[in-house]
Amino acid sequence: MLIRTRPRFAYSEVTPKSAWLSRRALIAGMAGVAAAGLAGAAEAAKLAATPSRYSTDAKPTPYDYVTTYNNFYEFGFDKGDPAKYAGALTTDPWSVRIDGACGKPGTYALEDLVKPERLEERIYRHRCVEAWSMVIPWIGFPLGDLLRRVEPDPGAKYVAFETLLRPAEMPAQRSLLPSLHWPYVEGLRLDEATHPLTILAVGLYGETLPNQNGAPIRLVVPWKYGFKGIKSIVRISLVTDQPPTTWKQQAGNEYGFYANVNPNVDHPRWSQATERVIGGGLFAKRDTEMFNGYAEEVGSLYAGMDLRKYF
Ligand SMILES: Nc1nc2c(c(=O)[nH]1)N[C@H]1C(S)=C(S)[C@@H](COP(=O)(O)O)O[C@H]1N2
Ligand SMILES: [Mo]
Repeated sequence: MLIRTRPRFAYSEVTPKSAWLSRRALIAGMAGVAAAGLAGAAEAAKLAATPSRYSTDAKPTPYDYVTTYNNFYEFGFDKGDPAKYAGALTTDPWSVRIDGACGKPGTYALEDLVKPERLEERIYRHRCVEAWSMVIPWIGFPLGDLLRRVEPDPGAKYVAFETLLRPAEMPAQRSLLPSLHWPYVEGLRLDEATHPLTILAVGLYGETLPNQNGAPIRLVVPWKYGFKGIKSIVRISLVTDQPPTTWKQQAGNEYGFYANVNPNVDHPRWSQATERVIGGGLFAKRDTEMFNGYAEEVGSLYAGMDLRKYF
């Protein structure tokens, strides 16, 4: 069964390159004013998001795969667990603490972080470190927008992210079985975080992000393995040193800080040269591309770095 949340974003029209979103529905939805509902949405100004030149032309993976084949270990380790159990997560109200080396730290309500006029559709390739892939039409905005608003100090070199810690609603966080260290944490170098391809997503397929995909706000870094795309973010910190990351803490010889998609550097236990195309049929495979196909855009970020060492 698909668990859908009450839409925060009314989606009027989707084209491969643009999204129309209703500002009124966004605000009404976030404020919990359900009554503003249909009439409000109907008369709302339709805001054309900037057509994104960053989208891939690849065909999006069907919605049902995108929302039922997930990794979100807080809800269990099976691909189907997040869709089964994440519906219980309360995502409204939601706020994100932004702190560390910046001029405007604070706790920001979600509706103050998300500027409807900056939302756009980004159809991105998604490559999991487990050697499977999808193409996902996200709705989001550049993380760089947000970081600039909080005015990073000159000494800020990295960005650290943290997922919600709420054992009452996240079964694996209260389980006695061995699992990951909670809360899930991730990080990026500041130049990676402010790269125009790096977005915070609040929706997919034109709807509010389903809980299993990281509602209400999650990171998407399309040239990196999927585990960098931390879900259900409650804290973003500007920091001077490379922050700890969950999978590196768990198994540092297998999962590095950079986690750039690289067909030439295998995982110690499997090849990264090809990937299983989810939703493409039983035997659908494709060759994995350097930086997941975004080499032209991001290759220069790693000029001169030994990508075997910094994997
Ligand atoms: N908090 C949290 N974020 C997470 C994960 C997780 O277990 N917990 N899994 C990661 C992994 S391995 C992948 S591939 C993507 C999956 O995102 P999707 O379910 O939207 O495809 O989320 C990433 N973000
Ligand atoms: Mo993943």
